[in-house]
Amino acid sequence: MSKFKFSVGPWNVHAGADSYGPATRSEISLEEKFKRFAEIGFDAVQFHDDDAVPNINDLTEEEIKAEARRVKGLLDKYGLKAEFVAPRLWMDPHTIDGGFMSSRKEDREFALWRSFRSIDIARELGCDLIVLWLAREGTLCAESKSPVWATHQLVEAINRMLEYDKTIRVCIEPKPNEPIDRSICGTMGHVMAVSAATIDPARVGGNLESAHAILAGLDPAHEIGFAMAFNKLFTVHLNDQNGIKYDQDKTFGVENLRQAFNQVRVLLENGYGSHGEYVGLDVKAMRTTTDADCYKHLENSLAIFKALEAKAERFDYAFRDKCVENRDLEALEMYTMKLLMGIDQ
Ligand code: 3MF
Ligand code: MG
Repeated sequence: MSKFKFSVGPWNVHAGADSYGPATRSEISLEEKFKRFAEIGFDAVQFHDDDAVPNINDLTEEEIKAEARRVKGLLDKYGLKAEFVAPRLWMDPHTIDGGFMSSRKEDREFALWRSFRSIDIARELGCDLIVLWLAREGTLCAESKSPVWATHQLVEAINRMLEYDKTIRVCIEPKPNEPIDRSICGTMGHVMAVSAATIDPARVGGNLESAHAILAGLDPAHEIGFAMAFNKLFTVHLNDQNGIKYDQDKTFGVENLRQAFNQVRVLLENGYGSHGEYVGLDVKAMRTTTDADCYKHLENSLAIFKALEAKAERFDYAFRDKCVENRDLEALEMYTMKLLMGIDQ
């Protein structure tokens, strides 16, 4: 029995299109996804603003709230909660040069409008968390944008959200690059600094995605631990990634099992979830996956997480302490490898 609650976003079941080719699977309705998420064992759903309210730009504030209420009804029908809402600030013609730090004032205002609507949607869905994946916040041309100005823009935008709703929490999902070249807030360290600069640091934290940490050349478990040391790990996006290349969003644990184990162990060891946090997945099916198997990467990620949780529960801390005391880290490393390989010891 897992100690954790799990969440997933509707974009994690998608039709398979990538930058180089069209869809390979059929589209699935939001309700059908909710039904399957509940059956697979998820407790909550993560949303982009327009996952919950399609064509959001064309609707009035009241129409947006009404549509969000309809989606809340669907969540209730399947016994699911909403975990967070993230403004999708990277798909729109207004945000081709970024959102909060776009070079154009009207585009920056659009980004804030979408953020305020995301807060309204979150309230209707019954959650208090806004995730900011800062996709195009940075630059493709180093000389085009001042990183000092851009950083101040981000702090100011978050302050406006904190003022708009006095209890909403804002959670930055750092990523060092892709789709931009140089991001403004690439790691958990950046998130902590931005948080400290806002008007209410206690309400600003981070969402650590395994693949994003690996893209920054960092260890996801250490990024998790760093954020937890400041009580600022508001959620996680677990997945896997084979080295520093395009963002892969692979099934959790399939590339580096020891690294995955240590993510689970750090979460377990430090009581992650005790303030209602979810273990979120952000994983993609392979392009070759068929319609019939389009939820398999989610089932597999959960199964791998839970198997690693069982190993983390068995981790022998007394043996670890003895090894550390004796400076026998070779023994500790081999103990961990045997635990993962299922070799009796
Ligand atoms: C990109 C991501 C995003 C975010 C999502 C929610 C599409 O690398 O990880 O997934 O997680 O937008 O913030
Ligand atoms: Mg993510």
